[in-house]
Amino acid sequence: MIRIHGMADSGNCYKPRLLMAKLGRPFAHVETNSRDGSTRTPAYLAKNANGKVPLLETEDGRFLAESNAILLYLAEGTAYLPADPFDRALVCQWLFFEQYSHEPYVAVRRSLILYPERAAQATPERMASLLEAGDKALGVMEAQLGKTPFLAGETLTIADIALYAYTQDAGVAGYDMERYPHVVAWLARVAADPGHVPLAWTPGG
Ligand SMILES: N[C@@H](CCC(=O)N[C@@H](CS)C(=O)NCC(=O)O)C(=O)O
Repeated sequence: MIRIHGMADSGNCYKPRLLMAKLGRPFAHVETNSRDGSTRTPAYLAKNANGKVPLLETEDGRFLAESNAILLYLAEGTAYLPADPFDRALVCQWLFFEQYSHEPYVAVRRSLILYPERAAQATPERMASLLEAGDKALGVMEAQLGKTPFLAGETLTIADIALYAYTQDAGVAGYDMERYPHVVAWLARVAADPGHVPLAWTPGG
């Protein structure tokens, strides 16, 4: 059985978990908490030299890091990843956007608010700068979702799963979601899609 090393309250770790739930595929969760040093042990670094979660472990013992690479691997041959080259590249466009223009701001701002050990890093200047950059990303999503029901077009793909993970907590991260009605409507559409599971999740739960 596939194993996913990750921490329960991480959005990046939520992405493959949400896809597996939608696919109805069982997997084993291996709780690996980056906040207690579990991703810095020699044993873990031998599996992922970058020391981050999530980390997928295949049935035959290979390891794959980076949440969106994991989504691409797991979605192959399913409705969540188009076969057409352009449509597939469009999904990748949003996966790369998530990693470069959204996650570094929305996810980081969320972690600075939620995790007490990071509070000292939450200077007013940093929080303002994260707010501005995250708002820009949410504005890009708002523009697209005013045109199509899902980010890469008419159907839900891994682009939506990747961007749902932290956007659904953007309010917690301090973003004013009233500015983004199309994003809010899309969040509800994704949550209503069959097989949905929330981020709050406990191993074995
Ligand atoms: N680009 C990576 C980011 C993964 C990431 O930053 N994971 C966090 C938890 S959400 C982590 O493991 N942090 C530990 C660390 O950076 O030391 C991905 O999408 O998988």
